[in-house]
Amino acid sequence: MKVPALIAAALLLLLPAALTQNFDPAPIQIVVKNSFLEEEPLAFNSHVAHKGILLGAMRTLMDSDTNFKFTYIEDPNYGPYLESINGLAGKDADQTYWELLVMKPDGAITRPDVGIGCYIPSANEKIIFNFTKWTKSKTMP
Ligand code: B12
Repeated sequence: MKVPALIAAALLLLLPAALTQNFDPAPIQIVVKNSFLEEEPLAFNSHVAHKGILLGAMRTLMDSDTNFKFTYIEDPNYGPYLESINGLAGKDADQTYWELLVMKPDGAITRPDVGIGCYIPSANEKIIFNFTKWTKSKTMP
């Protein structure tokens, strides 16, 4: 067999693997929690586009469920800053904000070092929006 024919044969062998890759939207859960209240957190099922950003999944959810509303402001350096959820906004005077946490399928909770415009959720993650306070020193809580 000549070299081009060999390459073509190799590509044909690789094609089924490429076609069976999963580009479907990934299911995620979005949880809204107020750390100052005893009340049960709100939980929503949503999905994120293949390799899509969290902000996209939040928009999809807001468009389909009237119980989830959010606003954000555009920071010149870091992009979208989550300002409010369901009418409750973080306030500098009270040092409150919406913290972004992620629970992995194994139960481990992480605090992403990027915001909603950069974070790319993986399938079956639980995205937790936690209304909380930052510390006086202005270092990250
Ligand atoms: C203080 C601080 C905060 C405070 C801001 C409170 C305040 N009003 O002062 C609080 C605790 C609220 C905060 C929150 C978060 N932060 Co912060 N924060 C900082 C820190 C330590 C200093 C910022 C500062 O005061 N700069 C000086 C002032 C004069 O400049 P400024 O431009 O006006 O600062 C504003 C922006 O930085 C903005 N801001 C702060 N954090 C974030 C995060 C995002 C995603 C956005 C869009 C804006 C933003 O708030 C500041 C005050 O208005 C920086 C690290 C650093 N040393 O720069 C991280 C930093 C900016 N934060 C970061 C992150 C990831 C977050 C969170 C997403 C963490 C989380 N998982 O919850 C959240 C934001 C969640 C949301 N609601 O969208 C990252 C951003 C990286 C990135 N490329 O996205 C940084 C760089 C830290 C890091 N990991 O290295 N943060």
